Amino acid sequence: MNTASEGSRPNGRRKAVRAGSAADPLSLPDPLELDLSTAEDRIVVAEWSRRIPPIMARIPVVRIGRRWVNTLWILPISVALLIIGIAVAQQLRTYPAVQHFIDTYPGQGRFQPPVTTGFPVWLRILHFLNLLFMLFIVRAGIQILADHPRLQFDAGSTPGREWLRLRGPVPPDRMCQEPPGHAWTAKDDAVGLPRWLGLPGIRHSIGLARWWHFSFDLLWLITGLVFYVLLFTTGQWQRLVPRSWDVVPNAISTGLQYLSLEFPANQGWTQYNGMQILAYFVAVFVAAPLAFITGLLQAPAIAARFGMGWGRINRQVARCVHFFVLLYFLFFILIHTVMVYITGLMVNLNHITTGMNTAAWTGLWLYVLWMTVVVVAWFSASPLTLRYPRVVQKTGRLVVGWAKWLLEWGDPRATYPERAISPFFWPNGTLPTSQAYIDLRNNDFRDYTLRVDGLVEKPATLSFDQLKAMPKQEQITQHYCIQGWSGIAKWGGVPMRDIVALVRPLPQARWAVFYSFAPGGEGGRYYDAHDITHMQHHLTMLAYEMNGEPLNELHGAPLRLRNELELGFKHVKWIEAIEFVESFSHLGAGQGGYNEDHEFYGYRQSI
Ligand SMILES: Nc1nc2c(c(=O)[nH]1)N[C@H]1C(S)=C(S)[C@@H](COP(=O)(O)O)O[C@H]1N2
Ligand SMILES: [Mo]
Repeated sequence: MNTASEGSRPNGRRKAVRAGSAADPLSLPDPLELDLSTAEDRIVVAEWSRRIPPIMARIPVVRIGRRWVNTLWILPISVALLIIGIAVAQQLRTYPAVQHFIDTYPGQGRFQPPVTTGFPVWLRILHFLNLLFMLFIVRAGIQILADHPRLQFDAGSTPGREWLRLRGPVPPDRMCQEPPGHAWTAKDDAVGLPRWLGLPGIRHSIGLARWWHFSFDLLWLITGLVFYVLLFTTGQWQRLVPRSWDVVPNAISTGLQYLSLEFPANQGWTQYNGMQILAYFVAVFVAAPLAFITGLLQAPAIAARFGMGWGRINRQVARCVHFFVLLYFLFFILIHTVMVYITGLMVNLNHITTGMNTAAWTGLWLYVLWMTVVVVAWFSASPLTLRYPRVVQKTGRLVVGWAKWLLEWGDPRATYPERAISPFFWPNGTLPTSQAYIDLRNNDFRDYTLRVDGLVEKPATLSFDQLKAMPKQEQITQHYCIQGWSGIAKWGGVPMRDIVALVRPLPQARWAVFYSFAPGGEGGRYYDAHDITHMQHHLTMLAYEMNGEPLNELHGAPLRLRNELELGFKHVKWIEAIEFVESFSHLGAGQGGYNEDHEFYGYRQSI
């Protein structure tokens, strides 16, 4: 970051000294390591992610035919439909046949025998925890969406093919490869959100949002499993699982009764009506598992394991379905809350707080107490995240890091056919600016050399010709950017396992660090550390070709990494050197890579 504030940052000084005394105290500081920058442990909003101005999301627009329609239209349209619906329902109820139908199917039926044991304490506790968890999951989820503010079904995320977006189109004149500095990057495309809505709101804060999202996902998953087990061992499941098809006419009947504003009797204490049970059933047994599955399908390690990067069920489809699940939950929470309020608030609140079928005030107080907790959490989450981002990163790593590590053991096998290659491939990152790089490029990289050293038996300096003379490998794989877009390309280059065989890392080497010629967005050299075991994988390679052509400057010439288990930001472009180390804690801010240091990403990114 800027040198003016260097002195005021104790962290900056400490790291500079430590860089010199790396793994071996006798060795001189490595010039590559010294080029790395330290990073703040807190976010100064005015300086955050410098390259991008704070552009905010707009109200989402959806494509209908060729037109983009503001989603706010849903509000007046819903009100109009509701009013018409009420009129229609009231008219319908004057017909004897309809009256007879409602008498036959009043709402309750054989589909749910009465449960007379009330709401047990575990159910009441889980219900409120669920609300708190949802708050974090939803807000962080929307923040993740805002980092690639478009939804499309197309595996290549081609601009112009989205059906929903939170900003205008990608400027057509910037969908170019040349000049590389003019290209519209995925980072240019990210938008910010109000801080009460997104978590933490500011533009391109996906690294932090993901820690919240995944940590609470895990808690939600665990409590969800506990909920399932207790549900089925106590008989409470009968409230949620319809047992016969008469649930359908009963649901239609209750729908009609609600709509006509002559509500059916509230028997929620023992028996849900048809509409209720279906709404709950879908939330618990359809939407929740679908959220989990479509979340996982977006992980490179999973998709690359099962070949789901392309075809009907690709990452972008999973992302869209994940979004539909969000809409269902939001709709559910809205209607659920409204119904709790208008069908006998005091009694309803006692059901779910004290577990008693009374209208006592205790229910209301307990509810107000919990909602206070929720509101305080709501308004403090973003400010605290911006104040203590490093804490969020480290806590998140503690909570979900192990799951990412487990997934890294997956075997990325998926390669795709030629016709899967994406017509458009989003670029990302900050281009190299150094004279050394420009000189190499102007000479078609003929003088380029790759330095491979660190904890190895035989350090090597390989010329571009030597690299190209090594056995060449080609693969068509999918690239997954943390921001949400994906694209398939054909890569040609040198397998990393051949490089490893050449230099022979020492037994204590645990990480392969890739240093770029390019700076990161906030200054200092871009770099990233990879688990050494991934270097043996047959799909891990240094690519010098993309789609059958020499790799161009925008996509990382002369060399860029491919590690198909990991998200895109770990695929270092414009590689200058590779160093094998035992630990990365002395590099940069010690988090394992440039984005890990500056944007609080995790160093394992199989999800
Ligand atoms: N040196 C360097 N490498 C980088 C980046 C960067 O900013 N600097 N961005 C990363 C990110 S976030 C992604 S998604 C991919 C994008 O590769 P592409 O431009 O070929 O699509 O490069 C990665 N490699
Ligand atoms: Mo990325």
